[in-house]
Amino acid sequence: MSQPISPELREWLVAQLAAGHSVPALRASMRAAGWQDSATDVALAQLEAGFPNVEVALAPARTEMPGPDLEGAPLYIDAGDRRIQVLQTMRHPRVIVFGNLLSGEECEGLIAAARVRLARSLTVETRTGGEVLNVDRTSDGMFFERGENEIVARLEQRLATLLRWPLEYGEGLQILRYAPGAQYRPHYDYFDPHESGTPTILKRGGQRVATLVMYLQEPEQGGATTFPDVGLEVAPVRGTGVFFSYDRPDPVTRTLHGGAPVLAGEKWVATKWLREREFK
Ligand code: PD2
Ligand code: ZN
Repeated sequence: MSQPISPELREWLVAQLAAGHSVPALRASMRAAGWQDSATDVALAQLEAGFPNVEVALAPARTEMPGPDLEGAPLYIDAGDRRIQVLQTMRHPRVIVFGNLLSGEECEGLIAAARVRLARSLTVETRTGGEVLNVDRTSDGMFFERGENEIVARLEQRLATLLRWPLEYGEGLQILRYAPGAQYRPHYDYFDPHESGTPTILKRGGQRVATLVMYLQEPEQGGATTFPDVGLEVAPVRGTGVFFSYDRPDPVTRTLHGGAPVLAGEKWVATKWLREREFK
């Protein structure tokens, strides 16, 4: 996992700011000292803009993070019952596109079990900790309990092995259906530390630290998962999925992402969110 700012640099930045040095002066002296790290640039830009999350951006990153073992740049990873393809990786944001995550039968089984339980998607409102209808998300959705049926249990075990993260730290699988015109506007999946409802949400399992969006049915047109900060668009190909992780609840992770409008056909996805602790 890439660490946006080293502990030494963070300490130095905090000390310089505490001593009253301006952000432009800090930037100039870092440039002069040969710093070209893009994460540092992001942090400094946030400082300059008087960004409210400066303390979070400069806080130490989590070191233990979910993710596959990419040592030796493997093309395939053995996830116990299935050989998963590594199709694409990006460092910052940390994004990995996987192929062969699920079989066609597994995709269809999840859709069939979810279809009869769909309701207009709700999102957790961090202001209150409750759930609300969100105009930014026009899909229909439902949640499975962890281990609720045989396909869900098998998939959860596969993902725990692939992502090297305890099965018990995962939320129940969420299924979403996007009809033509439906979309999910860009957002972060972590809970905003500055919202008043967040402490209540965090009591159950702590922060989200990673997301895996798996494509169960491809639309005919549209419906990519987008990462606007870096201009990345992941095509919603059946059986594949996009994983991304965030080592702090802050935009410095560049994990802003959305679901582009479906232009034709229907898109179905399953989302697995991973928490920092057991999610009971
Ligand atoms: O369906 C998607 O592409 C998508 C995009 C952004 C899903 C989510 N976020 C999510 O489930 O959080
Ligand atoms: Zn999301």
